[in-house]
Amino acid sequence: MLSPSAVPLLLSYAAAAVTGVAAFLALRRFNREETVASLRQDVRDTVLLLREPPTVLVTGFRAHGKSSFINTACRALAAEAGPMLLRAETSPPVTHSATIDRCVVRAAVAGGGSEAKEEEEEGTCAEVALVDAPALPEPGQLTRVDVEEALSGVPPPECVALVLRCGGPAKDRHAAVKKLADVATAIRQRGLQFVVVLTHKKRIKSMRQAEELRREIAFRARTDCVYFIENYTVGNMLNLRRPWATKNNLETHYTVLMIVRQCVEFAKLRRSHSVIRATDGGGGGGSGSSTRLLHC
Ligand SMILES: Nc1nc2c(ncn2[C@@H]2O[C@H](COP(=O)(O)OP(=O)(O)O)[C@@H](O)[C@H]2O)c(=O)[nH]1
Ligand SMILES: [Mg+2]
Repeated sequence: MLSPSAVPLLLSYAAAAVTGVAAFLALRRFNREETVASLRQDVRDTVLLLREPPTVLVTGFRAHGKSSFINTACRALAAEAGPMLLRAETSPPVTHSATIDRCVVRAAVAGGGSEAKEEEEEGTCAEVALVDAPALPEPGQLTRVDVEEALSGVPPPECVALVLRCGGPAKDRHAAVKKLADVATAIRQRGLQFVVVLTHKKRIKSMRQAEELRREIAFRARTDCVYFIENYTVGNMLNLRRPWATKNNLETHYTVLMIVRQCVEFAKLRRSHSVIRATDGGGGGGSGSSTRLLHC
């Protein structure tokens, strides 16, 4: 039986435990926020070195989340909070209408600290050009010519983000995944590198299912650069207490910044190769540029 005098002691133990857990969670969140900030800074540093903004073509089938991915990238790159700003027009979930015109969204990459302010004053702003392209025809009708047409638009892409929905009817998903090998081959033959972005991550029910899908996609597209993401969408904005406010999600921020960083590195690699070709006719020699091939 617990003596009455032990109750205050127990209560103070409980309070200490709660405070400890809260401190631990705060520290973990702080560390994750730091990681996101340093990833963004990494993207910014590389983009500033490149001078001209790298161009990433965002392509894929209709209503798979291309425009939403661009909006998500813009939010994370600009380190925005509060209401979600939509740079690319997304289709309502019911109609699934498609983007008709190719549009280029220039995503600003925010910096931290005083040097970012100085750079802004000097007019050197870091940007990534994200091209929201009209959708590829449905998988059953997609031909090689369609993919080549998508890749040959203006501005010419330096890297491709191939967006694929992982939720939705299994039949549609299988058809899209089956076409991946053809799309990947066409992209490679253009001398471009690509990443595969799997949207609607929350629809994946288990780790096992995610791993199976990742493996199948990696096998078909012959790449390890496969990412799962839950995009920020208009649906996320329906917060009853604060309408139109979107809460940032560290996992979404982290993933989208990892994807953009990979794309920027691919663009850097492509530019350094064209410098080598231009200076010595492709006969070898180094450009002195240190491009990192990131582990996807
Ligand atoms: N739940 C969820 N919905 C998404 C995601 N990405 C896109 N959507 C929704 O899917 C629909 C089509 O997206 P959209 O970006 O317009 O597709 P696009 O045609 O490929 O540009 C929209 O209603 C989006 O709100 C995601 O990751 N998760
Ligand atoms: Mg769109």
